[in-house]
Amino acid sequence: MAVMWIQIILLLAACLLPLSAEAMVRHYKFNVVMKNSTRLCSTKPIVTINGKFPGPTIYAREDDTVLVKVVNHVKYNVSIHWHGVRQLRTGWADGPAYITQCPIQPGQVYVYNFTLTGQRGTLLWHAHILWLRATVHGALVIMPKLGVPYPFPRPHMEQVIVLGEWWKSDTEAVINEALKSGLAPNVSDAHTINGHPGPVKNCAEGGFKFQVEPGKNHLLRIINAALNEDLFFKIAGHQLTVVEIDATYTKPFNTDTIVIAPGQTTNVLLKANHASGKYLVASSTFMDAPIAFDNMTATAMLHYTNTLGSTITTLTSLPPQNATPTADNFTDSLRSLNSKEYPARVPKKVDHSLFFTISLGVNPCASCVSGSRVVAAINNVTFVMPKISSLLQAHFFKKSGIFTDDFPGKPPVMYDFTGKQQPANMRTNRGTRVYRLAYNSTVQLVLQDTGMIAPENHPIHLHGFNFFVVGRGKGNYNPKKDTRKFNLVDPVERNTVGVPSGGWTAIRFRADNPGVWFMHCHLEVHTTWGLKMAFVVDNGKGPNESLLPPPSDLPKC
Ligand SMILES: *[C@@H]1O[C@H](CO)[C@@H](O)[C@H](O)[C@H]1NC(C)=O
Ligand SMILES: *[C@@H]1O[C@H](CO)[C@@H](O)[C@H](O)[C@H]1NC(C)=O
Ligand SMILES: *[C@@H]1O[C@H](CO)[C@@H](O)[C@H](O)[C@H]1NC(C)=O
Ligand SMILES: *[C@@H]1O[C@H](CO)[C@@H](O)[C@H](O)[C@H]1NC(C)=O
Ligand SMILES: *[C@@H]1O[C@H](CO)[C@@H](O)[C@H](O)[C@H]1NC(C)=O
Ligand SMILES: *[C@@H]1O[C@H](CO)[C@@H](O)[C@H](O)[C@H]1NC(C)=O
Ligand SMILES: *[C@@H]1O[C@H](CO)[C@@H](O)[C@H](O)[C@H]1NC(C)=O
Ligand SMILES: *[C@@H]1O[C@H](CO)[C@@H](O)[C@H](O)[C@H]1NC(C)=O
Ligand SMILES: *[C@@H]1O[C@H](CO)[C@@H](O)[C@H](O)[C@H]1NC(C)=O
Ligand SMILES: [Cu+2]
Repeated sequence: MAVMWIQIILLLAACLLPLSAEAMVRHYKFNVVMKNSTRLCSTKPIVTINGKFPGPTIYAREDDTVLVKVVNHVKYNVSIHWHGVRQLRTGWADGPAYITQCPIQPGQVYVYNFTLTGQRGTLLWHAHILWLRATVHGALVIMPKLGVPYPFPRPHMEQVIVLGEWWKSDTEAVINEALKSGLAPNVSDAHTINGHPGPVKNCAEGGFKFQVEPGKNHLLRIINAALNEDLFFKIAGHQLTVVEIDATYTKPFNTDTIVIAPGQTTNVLLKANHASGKYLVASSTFMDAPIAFDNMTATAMLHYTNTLGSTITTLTSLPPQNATPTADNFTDSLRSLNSKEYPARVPKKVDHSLFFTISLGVNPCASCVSGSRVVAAINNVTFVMPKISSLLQAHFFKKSGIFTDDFPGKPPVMYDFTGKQQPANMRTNRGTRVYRLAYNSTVQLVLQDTGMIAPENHPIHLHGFNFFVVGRGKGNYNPKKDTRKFNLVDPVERNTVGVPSGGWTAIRFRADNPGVWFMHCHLEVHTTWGLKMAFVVDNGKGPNESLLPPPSDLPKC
């Protein structure tokens, strides 16, 4: 009899289990406050969330709704972007200032309200206005639904690793000085790992440390939150197994070095296969163009639990900053997991075939030091931000005069983009132009770097979607030859992709999210210079395919 009762109770428990696994509402409060911070032997006030650098980690599960109440206590206008969150029908919570919302002004409050649908893994959040994201950023960890395992060995422990960049000066002063002169802004003075550059000579500066247990697997959630630099990341004496990028699972592969662009995330398994010891963790710049960069290496320490203080640290050497083969090797190893549970739904038919050139340029500027200013453009359009409304409000309320939907699908002139040939002049057009897409239409977008001024690796980020990286190559894209080599089976799926120096990248996505979606270079300096545009995706049929109305607390301009 007792056995039967136990069986009944177990049965009941099994029925009730799905209920307890139901999605939750997660509440977070973000107070935007100034904080004095000591790095590199100097104290400066920085803008932070809740006084933390990096900011707090948001933890949630797939299907959860996240409510983040942002209260602005600083003198700057603020907005926060949930980088990589699809924001299905909730574009109002996406965050880029003047694209999906007006900024949260000093003293104001806004509640970001979004649901994590069909995504699990590591993403990041960051300020999306001015250069505030230099210090206003943090991790966003989406755990799988309760009871759903990872498609890789369960880690013993998880560790978030946020890579950043540090300026001794105030970052707003750095970009304002550059905008005034028309020249490039100063590069950063150090890189950071979880907020720390590592030991600095003559400074009371320690580095970030974390522990591992011998013989166990550890999941590292690595985020590049730097403003302007692609980074190499390496741990002495250890192989890393890549299992996920940008919150999508990959086919696992081993590597000793990862390459990560601003806005990208990479989850790796670290097998602690030594008995004890201290091992150096390092991050430094990947830059394969003749452009000024920060040459400081950030270091942290991986520490085996049973290690005595005197054990010697193992050093590591990082690839040189121009190690393109190392970077290419890493990028070419990435594949979608493409399993039954996590299929790669690559669009096979293309409705919009777009070709975008990415270039720097020079426009006249009477007040600038050399009479001209450096700008950046896509298809020769330097994007101008609206001032009196966000694009999304203009779109939703059908307000004219804010943008035009004539963004060109191809460049005005075709030439040898690799830099062997320079166009007649370096000027660009300015405009607030968007590209319009019908709901559920499919897009193939080839992003071509140009040698205008200098070729450079540009990490391009698309809001509102994941895309598939179907191809990538050096030189000029050749539609006949290159299309045949596209991977339409298991291409990697992500939200930020590097367009290689003097080369191209091809992506595909389905426009199944109504709203206005920003696309821009994630090197903040290039975004500032105008390397940005937006897609408008119209509503489809019925409420499930339509943008929700704006929340009542949406900030006003
Ligand atoms: C930062 O330090 C300065 C100088 O010590 C002080 O005047 C200021 O109030 C501090 N600011 C904050 C936000 O703590
Ligand atoms: C969040 O948005 C949903 C609609 O997506 C709405 O039902 C809910 O009331 C909102 N919650 C808050 C606290 O605003
Ligand atoms: C930028 O660097 C130059 C040269 O080192 C220096 O004179 C200037 O003060 C720096 N600007 C800022 C805002 O730190
Ligand atoms: C880093 O760059 C600075 C400025 O260009 C230079 O003075 C310094 O020697 C470089 N350091 C290293 C380690 O290359
Ligand atoms: C390329 O990556 C593979 C693993 O993906 C590694 O085995 C190989 O050593 C790497 N080669 C170079 C040249 O970095
Ligand atoms: C870009 O536009 C400017 C201004 O209209 C023009 O002078 C220039 O030739 C164009 N450049 C290219 C490469 O299309
Ligand atoms: C979108 O298009 C695909 C392929 O044409 C189709 O299978 C799917 O049902 C469409 N989805 C919606 C929501 O219309
Ligand atoms: C809208 O989506 C919800 C949830 O996925 C579903 O239950 C409902 O049937 C859909 N409604 C329409 C009109 O398709
Ligand atoms: C903040 O944003 C509002 C609305 O767009 C704008 O009017 C104001 O000038 C901005 N403030 C600053 C300091 O830029
Ligand atoms: Cu760029």
